[in-house]
Amino acid sequence: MSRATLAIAAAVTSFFYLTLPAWAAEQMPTPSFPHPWQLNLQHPVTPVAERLHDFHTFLLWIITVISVFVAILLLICIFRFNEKANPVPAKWSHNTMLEVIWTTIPVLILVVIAVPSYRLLYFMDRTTEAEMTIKVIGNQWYWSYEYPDTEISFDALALPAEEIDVSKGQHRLLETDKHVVLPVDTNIRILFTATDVIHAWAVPAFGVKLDNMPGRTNESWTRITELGRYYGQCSELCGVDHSFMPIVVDVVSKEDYKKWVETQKQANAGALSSSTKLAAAQ
Ligand SMILES: [Cu+2]
Repeated sequence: MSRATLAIAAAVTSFFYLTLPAWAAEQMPTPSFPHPWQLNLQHPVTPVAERLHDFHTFLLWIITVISVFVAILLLICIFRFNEKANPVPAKWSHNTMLEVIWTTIPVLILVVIAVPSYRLLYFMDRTTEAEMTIKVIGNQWYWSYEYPDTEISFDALALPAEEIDVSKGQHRLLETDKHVVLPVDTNIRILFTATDVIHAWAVPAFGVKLDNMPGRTNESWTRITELGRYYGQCSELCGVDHSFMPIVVDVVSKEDYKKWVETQKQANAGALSSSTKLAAAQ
């Protein structure tokens, strides 16, 4: 094989590799990025995240009512039953009716919380109609992604602080060299596993957060309803570089996703053929 052929093969390969970060560097809207002084959770973009938000709000109401009720009881005790206001305290103890009430009401509150909580847990667990699958593998300290339907796989490593370009909308400790690309409005099965220790792949906007266990495959799902770039982080303390394994997900239209799959396949094929040629030439 001539040197010219090798050079062309190498050029074609590097072209595809150089175009990958360009895709990744493209600016995209970030519909769910947290902003200063933000209250509440990040904007939800999946059915699961929306239900998590509703459940969170529902719990917030219950907690508020309980806190206000307890605070009122405390204030009554402080002001009506202090030594000055009530110099001769009553001596009775036990009241069956009151004890039944303060036992049953908390039990009822727990049941009211448990029913929607379990319903949501089962809803989050898996989808029966997955249109595609992505496998997320945790490593010390980066993520590997596999798309079993298309045989695409790659590693995503954190960008060091000195490579972050704020003018391009990049964020310190949140950017990766390659982005996960997923289609919008698609039922996506997510499989979670790890090669070394326990990690947790978590993207707040999707309401997805599950442990990546070595030797075990966990399952969840998502269906993202808004285009844009979403960020997440490893959420299980996994070692010294735990804070350096961010997650970037680009959610694109179904057509763009197909184009991305083709680009990846060509890049993989180019890499394979040129490395085979290089090995053959040696
Ligand atoms: Cu971690």
